Amino acid sequence: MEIKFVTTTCPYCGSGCSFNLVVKDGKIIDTQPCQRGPVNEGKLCPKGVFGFEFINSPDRLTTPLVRKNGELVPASWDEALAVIAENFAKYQPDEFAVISSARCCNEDNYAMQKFARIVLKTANIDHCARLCHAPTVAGLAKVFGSGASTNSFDDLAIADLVFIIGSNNFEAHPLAARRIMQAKEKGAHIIVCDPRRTPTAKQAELHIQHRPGTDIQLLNCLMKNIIENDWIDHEFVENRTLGYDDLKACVAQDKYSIENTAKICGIPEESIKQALQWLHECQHKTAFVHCLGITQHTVGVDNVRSIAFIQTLLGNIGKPGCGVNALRGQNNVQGSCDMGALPNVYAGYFSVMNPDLAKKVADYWGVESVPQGQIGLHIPEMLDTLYEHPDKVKCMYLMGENPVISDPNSKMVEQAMENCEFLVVQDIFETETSRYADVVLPGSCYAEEDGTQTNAERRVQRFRKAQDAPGESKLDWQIMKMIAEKMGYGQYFQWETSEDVFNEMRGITPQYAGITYAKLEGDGIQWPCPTEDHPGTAILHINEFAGMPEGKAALEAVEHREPAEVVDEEYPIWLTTGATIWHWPSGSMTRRCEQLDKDAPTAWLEINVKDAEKYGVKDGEVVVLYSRRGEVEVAARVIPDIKEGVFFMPFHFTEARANLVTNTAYDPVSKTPEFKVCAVNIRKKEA
Ligand SMILES: Nc1nc2c(c(=O)[nH]1)N[C@H]1C(S)=C(S)[C@@H](COP(=O)(O)OP(=O)(O)OC[C@H]3O[C@@H](n4cnc5c(=O)[nH]c(N)nc54)[C@H](O)[C@@H]3O)O[C@H]1N2
Ligand SMILES: Nc1nc2c(c(=O)[nH]1)N[C@H]1C(S)=C(S)[C@@H](COP(=O)(O)OP(=O)(O)OC[C@H]3O[C@@H](n4cnc5c(=O)[nH]c(N)nc54)[C@H](O)[C@@H]3O)O[C@H]1N2
Ligand code: SF4
Ligand SMILES: [Mo]
Repeated sequence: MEIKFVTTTCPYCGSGCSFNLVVKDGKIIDTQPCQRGPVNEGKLCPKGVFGFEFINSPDRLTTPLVRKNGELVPASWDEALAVIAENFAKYQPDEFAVISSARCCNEDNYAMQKFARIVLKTANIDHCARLCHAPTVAGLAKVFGSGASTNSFDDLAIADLVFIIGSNNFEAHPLAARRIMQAKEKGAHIIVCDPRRTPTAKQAELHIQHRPGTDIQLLNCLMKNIIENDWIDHEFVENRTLGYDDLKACVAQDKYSIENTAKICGIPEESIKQALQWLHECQHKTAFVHCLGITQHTVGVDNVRSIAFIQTLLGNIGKPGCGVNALRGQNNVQGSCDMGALPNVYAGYFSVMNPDLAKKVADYWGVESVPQGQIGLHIPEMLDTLYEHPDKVKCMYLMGENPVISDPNSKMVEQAMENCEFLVVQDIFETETSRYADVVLPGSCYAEEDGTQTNAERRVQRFRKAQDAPGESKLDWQIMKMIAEKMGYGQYFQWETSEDVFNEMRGITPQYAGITYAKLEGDGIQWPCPTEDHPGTAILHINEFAGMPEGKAALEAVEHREPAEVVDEEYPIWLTTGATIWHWPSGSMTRRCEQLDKDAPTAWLEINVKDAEKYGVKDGEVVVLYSRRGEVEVAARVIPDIKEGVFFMPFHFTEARANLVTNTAYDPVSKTPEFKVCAVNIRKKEA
């Protein structure tokens, strides 16, 4: 018997905890704490402890599958590659849609965007940041010139006020939440703004339980009063910002008064006053933390900008214990963006609209040109086009993404998948989406590969191979390489190891230029790290906003707007959806982990006690939840913790899919769907 311990990074959330995989006779059997982990110092949440159980599930894909006579059947790699090469050769660049994966390492994402851009020659590449923190990337880039979180988890622990808005980090980022608890233990104030009294809100000194979709109203009201009380940091605003007068004139309007805001948000005036007092008392030691309660709205980008504005007015940028801290969701969603798996930028955020940068990328890859001058399709546009104009997008290549569960309006997504002429799905399991595929390719999971991923504080850390991938499955980047070779593009994919891919990537990605596998043997490195002797960067924008005109932050007027769908007589309840601590978005991994599945075996609908009385619904009763898009049967959970007039449903469960009812409306800038608000109703299930 041989036992070994392999230190790696958690494949679930963007906290980026480290742990050891325990490997017995070549198979992973357990996890163990790694005390040195810079983020988690040996602690883990339930997914860190039990979330490895899917790795050796008998359901893992072990060979390619090819559709024959309507059935997906096992096939050899030769056969699968031949079918793919023959079909990929049929389509024009604009007829492709490629989705990369925040579940996969930087190396896989770099390979995928290179594959899309030089083999398929398409601009249409995106990944699940679109469904998630794209408004953070777009919003922070607009204000500060960089779309990443400004500070580090360590800053949360030293703050005097942690202002949490739209983040349930106790469930979604438990080890980042631990830093906030460290602040609380030393006396910091904690504010949580959330329509639900979540486990996170229960830890707060002040819970502002506002109605979904009213964050700009609340933030503008706070800014109005900060300005009127003359609490802004004048030196910072004068020297480091443009556009202050515009913002000031907007928030000065009477509609942002405390009185009117209390009415619109449905909260007591006292809670606004309390928040203001602490923002003043703790100025220069206030950290804002946000997540999807802010981003998944048709006003997501403006929500994020409003947070950036308030921190700028207070002079809380570029300082320890401060900043705008976006808790990035998937393990590697930060990295997937950095690698350029996006329709508007190449790796390193080089704009596809800048011909000089496009030439730089083409020259680096040794090709004549790369798609440029056109922003490709975003995920919602890919699905809309497949649904409405299947003659325009005909072929889709999906890696590590399960849109049938995770995109809004599932019925529409299923039809879009059905309409797709040639669909390739590369995953580690068969999924609700792979049912529609023409070819399914077996990728490998984090524990079977060397690689890197980048957490929510821009910390690049290592995955390390602990066991072989099952059967004939391959590393994800190796699969792209094999398809490229089959299609005659092998010379551009001459990598032997993951480190080769990483080294090619850092040669064209300025933020990663100084990071090497050897340097990552320590505690990981936070980008930007421009040279090999650079230690990395914990706090951004200390002296200037590089990349902004005059190096200054851009303030602007932003008005409160209502969600795309509002309640009415027919649909009188606001529905919000989100995550639970036990499961991961589409459930493909965590529902195959025995312990996690036992703790949360199926979906539920949170209903306020008073609403339950009004509708005559009992705790545990199965009801029909319906909207203009569809309906779903789900068991009611009657609790006092959710705001009256608001329902909440988790979205992980295939047998009770929240996305059957959600709205496809999206933010006009980031194209992120409004998962956090739509109008619904319930009725009794017919006996
Ligand atoms: N266990 C677990 N952890 C996860 C995930 C998971 O599926 N399971 N998913 C990961 C991913 S991909 C992501 S992106 C993150 C998500 O992490 P979070 O964003 O923290 O989680 P959510 O449940 O989506 O939403 C957060 C909170 O927003 C609140 N909310 C709803 N509407 C509004 C609003 O209008 N305003 C405000 N201020 N709040 C609102 C909800 O009530 C909810 O409590 O978590 C990551 N971590
Ligand atoms: N209603 C509602 N819907 C939502 C949200 C919400 O709050 N409400 N949140 C949204 C958010 S934040 C996100 S991020 C999306 C996530 O949506 P998805 O990205 O679709 O969900 P996941 O379950 O994380 O993973 C996708 C797939 O990756 C596969 N996979 C895992 N590891 C690997 C690997 O190493 N290689 C390969 N090839 N495949 C792998 C998994 O088996 C799974 O099928 O969902 C969104 N959907
Ligand atoms: S907090 Fe996130 S990264 Fe840490 S163990 Fe839990 S899921 Fe993994
Ligand atoms: Mo996410």
